[in-house]
Amino acid sequence: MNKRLIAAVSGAALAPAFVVVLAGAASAHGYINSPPSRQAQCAQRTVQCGDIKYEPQSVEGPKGLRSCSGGNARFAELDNDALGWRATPVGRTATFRWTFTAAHRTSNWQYYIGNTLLKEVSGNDAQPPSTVSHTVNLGNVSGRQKLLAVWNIADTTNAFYACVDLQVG
Ligand SMILES: [Cu+2]
Repeated sequence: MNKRLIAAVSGAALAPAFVVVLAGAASAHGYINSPPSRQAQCAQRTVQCGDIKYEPQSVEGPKGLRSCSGGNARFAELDNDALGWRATPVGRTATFRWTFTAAHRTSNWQYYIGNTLLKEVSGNDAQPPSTVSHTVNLGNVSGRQKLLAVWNIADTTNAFYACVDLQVG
């Protein structure tokens, strides 16, 4: 083979490998595994779910949403409050632990109940370690609550979403 043909053939051989690497990066992100978020309960088969059970770290959507699915139709069951999610008993405060499969540079983490922002933790535009825990004061709420946690990425327009069902008090 001449040099040009060799270059063309090796380029064609490399292209699929490159695509696989990019797809791997795109599917590797993060979620809350303690207390078990809705996607964690799917992954643990606590609740019967679709694709999300294979990739609980992938609830990625545009910043600014307030939905458990991050607007992903493929993960729509995360928005269904009647699916039998197990609520974790907690007191006045609760500690949430994120597991990251890709250490995206972070603007901040936010914790909401309803439209109330309970806590915001800066990520200093830095890459987080593989796990991060935040203790959140839940304020005056009691009984069954749905907390929405948001991981806002610093270098993309996206965020990751995780809903955690709690039994407060
Ligand atoms: Cu990612």
